[in-house]
Amino acid sequence: MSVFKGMGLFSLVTGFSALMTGGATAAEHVTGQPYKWQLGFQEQATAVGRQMSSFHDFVLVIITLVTIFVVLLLAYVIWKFNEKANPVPSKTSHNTMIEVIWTVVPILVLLVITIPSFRLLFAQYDFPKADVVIKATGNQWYWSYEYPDADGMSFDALMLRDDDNKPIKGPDNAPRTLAVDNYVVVPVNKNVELLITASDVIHAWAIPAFTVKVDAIPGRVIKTWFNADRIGTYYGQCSELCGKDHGYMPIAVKVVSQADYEAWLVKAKKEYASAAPVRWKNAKTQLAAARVAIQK
Ligand SMILES: [Cu+2]
Repeated sequence: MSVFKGMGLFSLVTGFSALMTGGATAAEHVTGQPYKWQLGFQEQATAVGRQMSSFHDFVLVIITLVTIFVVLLLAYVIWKFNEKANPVPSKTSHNTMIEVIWTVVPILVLLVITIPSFRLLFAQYDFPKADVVIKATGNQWYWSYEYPDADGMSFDALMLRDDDNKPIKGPDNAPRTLAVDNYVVVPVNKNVELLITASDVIHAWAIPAFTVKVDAIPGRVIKTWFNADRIGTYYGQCSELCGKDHGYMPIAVKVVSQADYEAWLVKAKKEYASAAPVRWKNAKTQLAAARVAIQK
């Protein structure tokens, strides 16, 4: 134990947290994706996300206090009123005071939880005026994106596989099974409205750092929004069991400055305009080949 000799409580705590995070210091934590020995939520990049995070912490404190109280109460009852300690039990069947307390106190606890809970709900569902609109379509097993305001520009985002992805730890330090070939790009501090749907089965579009998780349902369009206030790359995954490659259709969003966003739009419009017909041609060729195979 001589290692701990002379160490203050503070260095013990920081030493422990360094141990928990695999030796990394706080500054080295990657944002927008999980990291080793992570505890709690990912660092939130939206105001709504931070509100959700603090609401979670607040409820966690209440749950902990309630649980400790109930456990202590149970222990007390076991110790004080077991057959040995209390051979002649009381015949009391009512106690108005206690009944009022155990009705009123839980109501008060629920009221205290309700207020921030409704505040959070209103923050999430109060849709601000959209600056950017993106349509996300879940497919088995990749995502398609469309920017209706950018001449309907659209592209697919497929997970990078080990064989076709040499820099799997790319410029954004994207971990395996989260990196994609085409990122969704959005400007920082702007309201991004998402229209989410699916083409085949139910998927779900989720980015933990934005507190966004919405089911993508065929034949329906569900709206959500986020306003990311930190530049960076954020990752999520399809969050509805959707088939064999459910775990291999990640979601990747790059939050960039307005100028970078505009530059990307110009470039992307050209790039994806030429790529789309090729994909469509490939799909048609595959369909024709399948028909031939069936006829044989
Ligand atoms: Cu899916």
